[in-house]
Amino acid sequence: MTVVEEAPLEEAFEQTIARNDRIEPRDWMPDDYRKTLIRQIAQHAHSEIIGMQPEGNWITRAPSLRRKAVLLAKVQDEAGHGLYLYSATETLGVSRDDLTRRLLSGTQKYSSIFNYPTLSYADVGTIGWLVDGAAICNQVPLCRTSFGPYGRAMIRVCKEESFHQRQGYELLMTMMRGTDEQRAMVQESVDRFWWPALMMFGPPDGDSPNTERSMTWGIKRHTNDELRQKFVDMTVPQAKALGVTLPDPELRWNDERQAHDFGSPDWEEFWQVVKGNGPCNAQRLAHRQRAYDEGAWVREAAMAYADRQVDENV
Ligand code: BYC
Repeated sequence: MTVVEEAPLEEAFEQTIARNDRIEPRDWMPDDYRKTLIRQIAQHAHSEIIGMQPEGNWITRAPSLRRKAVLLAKVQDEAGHGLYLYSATETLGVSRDDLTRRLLSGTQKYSSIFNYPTLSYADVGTIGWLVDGAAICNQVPLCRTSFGPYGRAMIRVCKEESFHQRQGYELLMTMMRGTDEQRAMVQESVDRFWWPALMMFGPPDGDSPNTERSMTWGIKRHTNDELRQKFVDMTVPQAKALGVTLPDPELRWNDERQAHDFGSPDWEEFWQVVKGNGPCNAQRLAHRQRAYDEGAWVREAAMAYADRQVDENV
């Protein structure tokens, strides 16, 4: 298509964005808008699928039948979230198989948080409380993102994330009402997950190459630092009610800003994890590769069945 023919299409696109309406898959969109969406939604989908591993680690060792049923339901929800998000990405013209290959070859990322180990059952609660809590802060505004399929997927994902956050908080509250040893387990877990949870929002705004353009296009509705602040302000009273200490000596209420001041995460550690050098990066990808290889026969059988249906209906 020539530049002359594209001009009215681009104008229609800009007007849709300015009206805060949705862009739909068949609408014209700039190549970079499409690329940014594929990057972000695929990364989000991969995070849901890889994110099943740290908690899945505890399914066989849940302390009661009730805890096991809750954890199973949560991990299954995450598989569902991954599938809605892969479907949303497919509307942009890429296949799920291609996206999986990009994940496995390391050309697409997933959230840094899932490269940390889960060392005790308290981690199941802490992930629900802090990791799903951070995910809710980040994802509620994404329900209003400018690309229709992504925003609609987010509405359902967010409803399920609320259950995930509550189950985590309820688990931690139960442990805090238990023995000294259980309370110590909760505190130790919160100490390990606090800073990685803050890193989930991405680098500080000044070091975030994508934020400005994604905000202009209505893909992101808030900057990384705005959402991080919101998460801290939301979490501090919850920590107080729980009876745990957040491991940040600089954390305090700032009356002037009507918000909490807090310390800076170790951004060097963050970039190392993003580059693949975190404590569990290799393990997570090896596990995903194994699951992909072992699932080859299922994909082949599904394709053979689909082909037969087509032949029989011709
Ligand atoms: N981890 O310019 P920036 C869940 C990358 S799943 C790894 O600020 P952007 C759950 C970033 O990709 C929750 N990489 O980027 C599941 C970029 O690199 P590239 C997952 C990160 O996109 C199971 C570079 O750093 N949520 O909740 O404007 C169990 C510069 O960053 C991270 C989502 O995916 C990170 N934390 O903003 C329990 C939400 N942060 O791609 C729970 C959707 C940054 O240019 N995604 N990078 O090479 C977003 O909202 C945005 O993509 C981000 C980053 C805020 C994450």
